[in-house]
Amino acid sequence: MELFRPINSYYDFENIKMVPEGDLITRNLSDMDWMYQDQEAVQELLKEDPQIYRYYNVDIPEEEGHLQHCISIINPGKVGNEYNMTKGHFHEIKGTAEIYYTIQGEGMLFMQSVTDGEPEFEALEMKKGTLSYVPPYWAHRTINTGEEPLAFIGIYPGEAGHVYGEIEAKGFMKLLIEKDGEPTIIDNPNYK
Ligand code: PAN
Ligand code: ZN
Repeated sequence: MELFRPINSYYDFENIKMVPEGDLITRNLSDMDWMYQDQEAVQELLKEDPQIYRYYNVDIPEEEGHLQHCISIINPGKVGNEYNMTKGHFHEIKGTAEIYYTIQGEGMLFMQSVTDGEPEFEALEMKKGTLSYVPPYWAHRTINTGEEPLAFIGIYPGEAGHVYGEIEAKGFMKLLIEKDGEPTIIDNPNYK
């Protein structure tokens, strides 16, 4: 058999990036403009099309036995009163979990169950040092509620895979908005 060699990756706190970069994926507002509620704010911001988040994937075989891992960075900011967030997904193999470890910034981890029953919702706070567990059968999205980048490490089974289409079409059942200066969870009026 061919041996996969051990490797290190580093988080560069000063330049807010992973070194080496690995497979870097960037998401600008135009990649997810329909996911935000305030479409007037979206149109205004699209003139500049800001980067919302990026994630650096260590190049690991997508196979059982391996552990995929990556560092995600969500830039601070809002679209209207809704905080910058990831698209969100669930794993193609729904019964695979994930660990998030927050290394910088603050935010929230939204989760929504993806079993055959009625979807359930959970939210966890994220701040430097938080170790969050996303159990099997929970879609997940992260949101930056702070003034600085929110950076976290994600670790999940090699074979997990990602499904985006459903959340792209339906959204999450809750939104996180700033209300009276505070992050506030509200029902998503457009949830299908
Ligand atoms: C994370 C996410 C990353 C970007 O590594 O992939 O934060 O979010 P989206 O994938 O929703 O765009 C993870 O949960 N991987 O499984
Ligand atoms: Zn995931």
